[in-house]
Amino acid sequence: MSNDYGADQIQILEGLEAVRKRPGMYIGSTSGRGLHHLVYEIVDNSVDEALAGVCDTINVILNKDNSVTVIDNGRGIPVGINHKAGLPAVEVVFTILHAGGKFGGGGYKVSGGLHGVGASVVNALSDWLIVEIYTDGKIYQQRYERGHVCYPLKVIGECKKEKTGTKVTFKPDSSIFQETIEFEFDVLKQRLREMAFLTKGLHIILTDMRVEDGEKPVERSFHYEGGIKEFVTYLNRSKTPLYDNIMYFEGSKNNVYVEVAMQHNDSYTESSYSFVNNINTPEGGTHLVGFRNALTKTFNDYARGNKLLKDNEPNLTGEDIREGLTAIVSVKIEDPQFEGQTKQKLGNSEARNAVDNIVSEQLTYFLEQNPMVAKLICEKSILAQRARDAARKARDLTRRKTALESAALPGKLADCSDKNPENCEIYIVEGDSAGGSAKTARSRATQAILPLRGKILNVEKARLDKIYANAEIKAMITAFGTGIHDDFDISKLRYHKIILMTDADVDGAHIATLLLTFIYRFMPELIKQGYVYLAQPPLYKLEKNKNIWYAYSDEELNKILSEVGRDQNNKIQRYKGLGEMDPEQLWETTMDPARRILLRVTMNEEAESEIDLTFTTLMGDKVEPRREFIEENAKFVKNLDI
Ligand code: TTJ
Repeated sequence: MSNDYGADQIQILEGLEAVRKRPGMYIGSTSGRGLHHLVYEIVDNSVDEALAGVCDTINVILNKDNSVTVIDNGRGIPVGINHKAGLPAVEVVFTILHAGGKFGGGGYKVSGGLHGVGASVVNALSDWLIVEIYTDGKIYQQRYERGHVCYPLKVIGECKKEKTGTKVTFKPDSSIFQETIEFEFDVLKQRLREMAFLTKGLHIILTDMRVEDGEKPVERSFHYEGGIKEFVTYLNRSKTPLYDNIMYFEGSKNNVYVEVAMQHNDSYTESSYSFVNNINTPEGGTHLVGFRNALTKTFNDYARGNKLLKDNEPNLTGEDIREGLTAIVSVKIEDPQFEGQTKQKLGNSEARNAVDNIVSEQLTYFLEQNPMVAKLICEKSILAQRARDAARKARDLTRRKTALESAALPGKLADCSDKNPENCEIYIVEGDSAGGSAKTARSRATQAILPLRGKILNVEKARLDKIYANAEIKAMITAFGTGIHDDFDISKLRYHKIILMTDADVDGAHIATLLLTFIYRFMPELIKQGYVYLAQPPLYKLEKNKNIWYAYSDEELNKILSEVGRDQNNKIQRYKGLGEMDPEQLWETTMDPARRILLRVTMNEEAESEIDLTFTTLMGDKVEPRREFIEENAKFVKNLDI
């Protein structure tokens, strides 16, 4: 390590020390999420180079020792002296906090992670980091440990004159990332695929070297010449598109670069995702507002102009037009301002104008050129308008009813007597017979039972009016008490545990998935805030010498058998459904808070677009993608962890 500390260097170290003291301020958290964020921070630099048009391949390698290597074939971080700092530019990049912007080159930095803090933060939070730069026929290298320079930038070898690029390897500091320093392939895969969609033409290759000796590394590569157009195809891959075209609008205005791709499918839900500088903005913002304005205005103008909407008919709402729409709205902007509680909502007003203008103009042109497509969308929107109207009437009716009859709870609900929601739970039970057992078994004070009959409506395949008319769905909405959509109010939740209790077989898993789909689409906060659970009924009952054991999996049964001995007189019963258990057994195994196992339904950190896909894939009509999905994600079916 260099011992010659100048005043500048002391300042540098103080800067990086601050990062180590309060890592959360720079990367959000030191959990698994923060850990993965390190990779995105580094990859973002290479993506910037790709956006500048001088890099087409990025390799991300997960090494055996849990270090990560990122390699690009860009111009290479400059190795010349940065005169302001008196150090090689590359050293500045890795050791000076907030050393944003490019060194020696034009163009602006448009990508950048959640906090856009960059390479020096990753360096500060790494046990060690090595950077290598290929430029002018030479290979330069520098190493750092916990942000400290180990030796001045040096030449370690030669390479072909034409070869340029940057290679960075870092190992996260386990004293900072105390929860875990193990990278998850699937988490990185998801985000890198998204980045590839958002940067057309770029090749991103993810390689996992953490395999048994002698086995081949696991590799996934992403490359989309069509960019976000292919993103839309991917999102619609398990749905039925309404028409073949994928609309694509692109342009720059007020220093905002806008790209939009969209296509309707025959479903009734919207799946729009917006991005700013390649970062997802789940809460939307000005760019999304501009997009929606443009869509509503342009389609109404078209529908009126072409007499698809009659003079006496009201305008289509944005919601009508976006029924079944899959869209990607991606903007690149120099100085994004994020607002809202989670700072995920774009605030720049110039983005609204830019998106509105570009989409209005190009969409108008598209509709004129493609009257068949325009007609299909308008007709679908008009059907949506009628359904919305019918649904509103039905809803008003039930609202008025409940006001008169004061909260008419569903007749099939056996409610609990305790009125404090914190103490209360509701079991949603498949079938009347299991419902009967559960009513007998329950602890009346705190456990409510709502039996559901027959097949549960698949909300992915029904319009609102049909959904509101469904008895099962109505019963759940009134029992939960929160209302749905815009009316949703979590403070009115009547039970702090909503427990889905279905048979431990494929049909049961299907019913649980239908129920989860309904909750996810209509009351996602219940899942986000952890109020939804899955009951775990046992698969087997084992009797021996008047003793009883229950097993919840085959492994558990084998374990019990090897403990008690595999004798002749063992009586093993395999439960085919909840209905086979008497109330006492149901209580002991599945409902008694002291003994039962509950799985809380959670949303993992995967992109929202992936969760959406999970539901449409499992619930959609296309058999092939569904089978593949279930095979690929057997975990989902077992744990139902969305
Ligand atoms: C800046 O302008 C002059 C030519 O090089 C530009 C540059 O910095 N390119 C660049 C940086 N390419 N790749 C990087 C980079 C790659 C990784 C993996 C990590 C970091 C911090 C930067």
